[in-house]
Amino acid sequence: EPAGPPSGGLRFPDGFQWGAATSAYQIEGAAAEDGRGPSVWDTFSHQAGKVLGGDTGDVAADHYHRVYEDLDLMKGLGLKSYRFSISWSRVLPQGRGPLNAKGLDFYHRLVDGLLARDIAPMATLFHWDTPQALQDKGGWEQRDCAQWFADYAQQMFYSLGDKVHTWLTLNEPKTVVAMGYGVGVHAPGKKNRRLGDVAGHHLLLGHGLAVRAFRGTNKAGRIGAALNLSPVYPADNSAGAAKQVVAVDEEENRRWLDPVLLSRYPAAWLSANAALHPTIHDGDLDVIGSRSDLLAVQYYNPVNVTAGGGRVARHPTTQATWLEVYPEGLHDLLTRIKRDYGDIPLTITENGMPSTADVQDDDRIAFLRDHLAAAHKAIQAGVKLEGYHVWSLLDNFEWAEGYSQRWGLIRVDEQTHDRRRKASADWYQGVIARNGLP
Ligand code: GBH
Repeated sequence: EPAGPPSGGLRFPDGFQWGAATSAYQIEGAAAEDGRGPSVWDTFSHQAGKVLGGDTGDVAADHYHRVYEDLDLMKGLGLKSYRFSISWSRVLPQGRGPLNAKGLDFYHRLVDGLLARDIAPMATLFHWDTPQALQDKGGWEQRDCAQWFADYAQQMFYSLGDKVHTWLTLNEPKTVVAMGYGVGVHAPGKKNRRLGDVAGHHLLLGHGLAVRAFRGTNKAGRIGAALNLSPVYPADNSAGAAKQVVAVDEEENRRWLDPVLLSRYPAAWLSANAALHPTIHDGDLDVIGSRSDLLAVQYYNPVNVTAGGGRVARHPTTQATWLEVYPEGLHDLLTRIKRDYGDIPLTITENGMPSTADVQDDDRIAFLRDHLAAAHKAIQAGVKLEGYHVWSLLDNFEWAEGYSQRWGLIRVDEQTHDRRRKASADWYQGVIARNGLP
């Protein structure tokens, strides 16, 4: 009696890591409890006019206090993998120095609870919440920050490395550069692209130093970076648009992939960014390209460029107006990574959409179904894709949008913080149970 799905279903490889993802500031709350120090996001969200509706992550989804309830919800979904991030300033309130035992205990509770439920923990070390104490010393604008980060990472490897076997260094350095420094609508809220490029190099250096620190601990497990990538398409058939595709692809994708996987910046990008050259020291790219065990891919939207370098949407968007829905882009992205960077193991660590539905989120079900079908097609084409994590497990603090966008499989009431499974949770549970799409 074959245990597979009904014929016509898309079956995923055995052992496929079905997961969901969150990040610390977006769900934990307990911002000033058990010795946690502030991060740049505490500072930023408490400044007037920075976050829609004046929302903050002070309570967020109250996950810090509801961790066992959330673990049971994960178990109910049948998750094989759970991606979370560690709040740097919860475990190191000053960003460096002695560990805050009470803060670290929270992650032991979480990880022990995952292991007890047969869910593999995947820990991200930096999901944008730089300790404020380090920002006061210049944060990622300072070269020293790369080493501060690696020292913190090493403390986490020694503290949790017997239990956590998949580590992600940085979440989306591109977004920190663009939103934290370029447009300044994320913490630390600087409107200075040039400074952002400096921070971007230091972030990558921090990644490489953390990979080296991990090797030095001799802990079992794997490590890599989580990059948000966008396939780039010409908006029309002009030669000008085709030319822009190459340049925009360097900015969106190769600027991050090439250093991490090939120990180099794209040549044209590097010569176009001469102001950055003094920031890049001899040997940095060898450190940044220290061998990763996996690449964590986050896919939301394609980018379509015109001959003038402008961007246009060609597909429907969502409540998040930047999220142009194009599932085929996920297939194109994954097959492109294989073609240009070889067979490094890949896992999708974020993909999802906000839905205005309370719990009957049929739009999210269609979105996830179409993206999983595209991922399946890439696997058929030979891509080594090991897992897929929905963004997000819970409705949460969506950065500058506050609680106005709800990305969760699980509804979290903004007032009571009560949890309720959405239709997408039921649907995803079924996908996991049959290891494929209906
Ligand atoms: C991810 O970022 C984050 O990792 C996660 O924390 C977040 O909750 C999730 O996605 C959903 O947003 O406004 O036109 O300037 C997504 C990547 C990159 C998407 C920057 C928005 C800004 C486009 N983000 N982008 S625009």
